[in-house]
Amino acid sequence: MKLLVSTVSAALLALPVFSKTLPITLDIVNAQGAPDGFSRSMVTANGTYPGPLITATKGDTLVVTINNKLDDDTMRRSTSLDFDGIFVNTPNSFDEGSSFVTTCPVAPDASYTYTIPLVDGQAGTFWYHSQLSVQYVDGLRGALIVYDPEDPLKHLYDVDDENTIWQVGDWWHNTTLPLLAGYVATGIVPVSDSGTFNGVGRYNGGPDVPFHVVNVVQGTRYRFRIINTSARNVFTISIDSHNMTIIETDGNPTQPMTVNSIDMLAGQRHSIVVEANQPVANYWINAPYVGGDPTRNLNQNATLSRAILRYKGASAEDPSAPMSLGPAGSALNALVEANLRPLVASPAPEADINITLNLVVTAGKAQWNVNNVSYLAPEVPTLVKILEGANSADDFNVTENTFVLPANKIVQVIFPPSIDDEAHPFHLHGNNFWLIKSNSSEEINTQNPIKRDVAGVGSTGTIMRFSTANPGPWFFHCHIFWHFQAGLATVMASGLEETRKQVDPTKAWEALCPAYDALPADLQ
Ligand SMILES: [Cu+2]
Repeated sequence: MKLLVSTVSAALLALPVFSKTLPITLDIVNAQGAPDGFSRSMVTANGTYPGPLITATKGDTLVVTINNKLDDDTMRRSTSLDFDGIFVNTPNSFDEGSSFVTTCPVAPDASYTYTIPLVDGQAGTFWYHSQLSVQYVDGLRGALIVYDPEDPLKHLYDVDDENTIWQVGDWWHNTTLPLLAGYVATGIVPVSDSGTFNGVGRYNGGPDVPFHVVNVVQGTRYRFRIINTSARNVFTISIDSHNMTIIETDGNPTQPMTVNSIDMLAGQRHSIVVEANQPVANYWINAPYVGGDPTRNLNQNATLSRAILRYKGASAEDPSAPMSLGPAGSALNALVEANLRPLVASPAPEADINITLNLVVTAGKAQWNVNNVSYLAPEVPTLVKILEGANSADDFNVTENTFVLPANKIVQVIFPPSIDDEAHPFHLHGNNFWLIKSNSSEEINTQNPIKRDVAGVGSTGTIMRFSTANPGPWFFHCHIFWHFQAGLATVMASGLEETRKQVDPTKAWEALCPAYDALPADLQ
């Protein structure tokens, strides 16, 4: 007995960190709000935009219960929550939140609990959003930060807390059902009314909503975690008179790289270190955005998208400098994605399988095609079909655009150059990819590419590689959710047999589809 006790104690002592279970409850409710001064009904978690901050420590298990209380019929009534960028191991893939790929949506007046262990030592900057149609455009988006007590770059910053998170996002005054109907009728992607920075913004002719204030103390170094929670817009982040040192890309530590301007596509995240090394004053944090032709929406004024960096001791007023689109007072030194390097260099594995994806819009229509197929969500989710025995591509609808892949292989995805006025931020669920060729450069890098989970696809072509060592049906789609909803999506379904062996879903998950399917259309 004594021997047993001491063995157990030794085992416990050997654990570097005690992982814990984090119960989180989110009431998904419609709430009236005016992020940019225009009052509208929103879809929210707990009534706020952005939603409540979720923080965890690496190794924790997220246990997120959502209570769907949505009752406004100008927006979708069902819902589903996706935790963007979080690694999801095969056995937990059923709780990954992608409607009609890994789950069915949660009906109004129902609750569901997603259980997601944080695996593989993953830490960094993530976010959550609705993954049902374009519902997150209506506001259901929030930050999810996983802290690493052993962060190898900790020596570079002094402060990293709930006040150093920057969420930028596009914002619309109308609700998504009419916006989507307009898109379908015209083929013109909705142009946002404004942009928000930590939930506040301004539009032409609107009230002077106070800008978000970021408080700093002179001589201190801050880790700011930036998340572009947009459904369309690219945000360009800069701070007047200050440099920004990038140390993280989508949850992956990078070699520190100092720039003064960062383009961020929808879904992308970066951590930056900023040293408050300037005279005590107020400085603009510029966060202009681009997303479609601004003359289509005269409310839009990207110059009004910004926040204030306020030194302790400075007066509580706007900076005296003019509102500019870039970092005033210094030559432009913009991030080139291809120049980023992982903190620990490692070559990408050789590819076993090559897939070429051609993205083409159907002229004049709200329809995007990947290799001539426009993705249409099936009635029976991909994972259900796999669990029921699907074995090949023939077992899925053509419009599911599902690529059946063997487990434990390296897949290379080649996006040839495509001509569109905006790059498509392609996002892989549940896993990372090596970015072999960035759209920002002609360089092919297999020796020390960065890993991330969202990368732009555009005019120069993009190449990614990912491993299928973590089998499952993983959604792979454009994070411009208007494009996603118009069919710009595929499913990378790997290791169907291995998936069947490892996935043992709960009764609560199995009940989701029958409940959803029984709903009248206006409650779905
Ligand atoms: Cu797109």
